[in-house]
Amino acid sequence: MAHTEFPVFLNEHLRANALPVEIGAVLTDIVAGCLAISKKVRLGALAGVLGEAGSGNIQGEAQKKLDVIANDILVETLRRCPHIAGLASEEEDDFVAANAAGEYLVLFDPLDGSSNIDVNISVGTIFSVLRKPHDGAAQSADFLQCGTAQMAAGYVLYGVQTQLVLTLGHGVFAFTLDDQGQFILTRSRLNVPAAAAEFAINMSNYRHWEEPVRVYIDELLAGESGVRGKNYNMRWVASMVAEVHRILMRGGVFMYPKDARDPSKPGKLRLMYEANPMSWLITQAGGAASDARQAILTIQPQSLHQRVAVILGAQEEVTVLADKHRAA
Ligand code: P6P
Repeated sequence: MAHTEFPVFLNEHLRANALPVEIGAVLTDIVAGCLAISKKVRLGALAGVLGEAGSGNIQGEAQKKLDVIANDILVETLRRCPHIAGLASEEEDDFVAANAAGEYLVLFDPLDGSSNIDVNISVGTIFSVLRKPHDGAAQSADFLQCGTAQMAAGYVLYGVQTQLVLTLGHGVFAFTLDDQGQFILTRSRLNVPAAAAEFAINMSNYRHWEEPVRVYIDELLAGESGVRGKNYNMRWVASMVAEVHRILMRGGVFMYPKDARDPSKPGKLRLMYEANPMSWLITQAGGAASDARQAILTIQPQSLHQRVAVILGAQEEVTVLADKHRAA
């Protein structure tokens, strides 16, 4: 629903949710870090931030300069917050200890979709907030909580507009950055329709997918003459944050299924700081999120950087594909 009343600033929205003041401070610092990232992303070549960093991360991926810059900005900003006990990042091998007295843990992908940076296609920062489960300094195991334990989750999309999309467990809200550097509420209670007209998957991996995925995609491609009885459109941005945003704004389904290229990996995307926050947002907006065998939010994490297959968006499509896996 479009929000047309007097401008509601992010801090007013946080206050209206009667959040513990501490988590409000955590979110304010996350957003401050993202605003600093946005300034770098926007300038691109003019700030000398494009291209390869010449380093790699624990995922075995070559890092872009902006991956490292975005990560450094968030680590330096968040470790100063008195309410954050520890951080976990796609770009950090292990967790980063912050303030032992902090009540919260923050996990993030500092710049998702970074293969798109050099060609000016949307990228974003994805974040998830957990409660530290005990007193005292954070430990690595503290981060391994199910997605259902999240206290807050969201992303900042550095796109045509810079937008913050956030859930605190009572619906999904979108804020647009104004020219004064303030996030203004522009959409309230986003909703993902149960039926989809668009699907998003990297079709070049077709030959590597499990049979139920190939059968499911073939049915979508068959359109109205096939068993689904309707035509579908396809999108693939190679930036999960952009795909999820499109689904939250106009519906659809996104898939990054397990494939045979590396049978040891259950999927490409990371559970803790990509799949869990995005799955909570989608679920809060009335959609569904599964690894094809169970709801993503119920997966008990075993390691900080574990990967997972992801199917998320329209309830109907997630159900059809999960049913095909069960029947296989
Ligand atoms: P592929 C970006 O690298 C990412 O982690 C997601 O944002 C995106 O959906 C996916 O990988 C794209 O993967 O294999 O199509 O390049």
